[in-house]
Amino acid sequence: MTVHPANQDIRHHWSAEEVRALFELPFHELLYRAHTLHRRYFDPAQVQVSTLLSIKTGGCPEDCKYCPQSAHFNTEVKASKLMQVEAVLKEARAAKEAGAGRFCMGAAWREPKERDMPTLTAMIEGVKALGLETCMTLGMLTDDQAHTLKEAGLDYYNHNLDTSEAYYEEIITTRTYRDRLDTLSRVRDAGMKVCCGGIVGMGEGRDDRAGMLATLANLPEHPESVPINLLVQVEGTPLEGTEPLDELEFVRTIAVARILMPASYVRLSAGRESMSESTQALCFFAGANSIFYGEKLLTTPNPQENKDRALLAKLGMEFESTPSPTLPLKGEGGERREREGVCVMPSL
Ligand code: SAM
Ligand code: DTB
Ligand code: SF4
Repeated sequence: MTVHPANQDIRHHWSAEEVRALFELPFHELLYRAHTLHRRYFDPAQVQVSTLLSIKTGGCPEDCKYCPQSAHFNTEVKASKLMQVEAVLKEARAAKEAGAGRFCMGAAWREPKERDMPTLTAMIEGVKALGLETCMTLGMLTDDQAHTLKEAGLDYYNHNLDTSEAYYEEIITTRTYRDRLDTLSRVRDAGMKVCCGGIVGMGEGRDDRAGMLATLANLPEHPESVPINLLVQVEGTPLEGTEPLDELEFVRTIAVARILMPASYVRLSAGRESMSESTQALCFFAGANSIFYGEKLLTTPNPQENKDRALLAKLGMEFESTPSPTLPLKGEGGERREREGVCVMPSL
């Protein structure tokens, strides 16, 4: 991402207090600010669409308390081995035909093993050859692994912070916040785009939501993609039964993410299955411009494809066809996306 010193929108020094103050704005003021910035960088009628596939399911040695794939908890997920390349490509072809622009492959690993790298690189090459953008989420990476994935053509690597540093130990004990930040810098150094966000609705407080977003925005470069997941409560996981997050607080979280990282795609990620159409519409207004599309996330349900198509049609929104390049600076307004009909609003 090109950042110009004159661009006041793109900042990397947010204090916890500033972010907390955004959360506390009157709801309409917050959404107005977020939507205004959204229109400066994106066409609000377009949504980026990714399809997920679990290429290696369950039996994970990590103890992430939200996750149905952890071997520490007794859930209905059955562990399986890494998929064969051809089976993955079959799913990728179907995703492409359904209209996805990016194919995200997830593995329930702490980190990839060396013996799996040739299979992973063959998957990346095959998916790329279909004309799809590629994304993987495989856990922690070494420098060498990050470079190998990049060389195979991996566009994005997803690795989430999940929550604030302060709340992190309540959620995961088998790897540290520092481990996550280290993997993110390896991904960046290898030249891949970063997809990094977290989960809300895990019993954290507003300070934790603000803290997580501040950490994301204060990274040396903003992640190009910021998935905001609403916890999907799964039977058998320790977070089953957590007090659900108020939906308007979820919308606020999306709006604050948009304000902090105006040129990034903010993904309305897991949790849409239990979300009303009205809340999703508010999320799009607040700055969400990316979704997971397809009836399954990794192991849990996502809205039916025809339901999503109907919702987007009702809202006058459409799938983004091709990823739009970021333009170099245009005067004081900073970077914006090159696309017909983009509306450049006055500064706030
Ligand atoms: N094992 C790798 C890792 O953790 O980095 C990749 C797969 S992991 C399932 C990817 C992300 O899915 C997690 O970081 C978490 O943010 C999200 N996730 C997992 N279970 C979830 C749930 N029940 N609700 C919402 N998001 C969830
Ligand atoms: C992300 O932030 N959310 C996706 C993706 N990255 C890999 C995963 C959501 C998983 C939800 C629970 C499941 O389906 O197992
Ligand atoms: Fe394993 Fe990833 Fe689930 Fe954590 S989130 S238990 S690392 S699959």
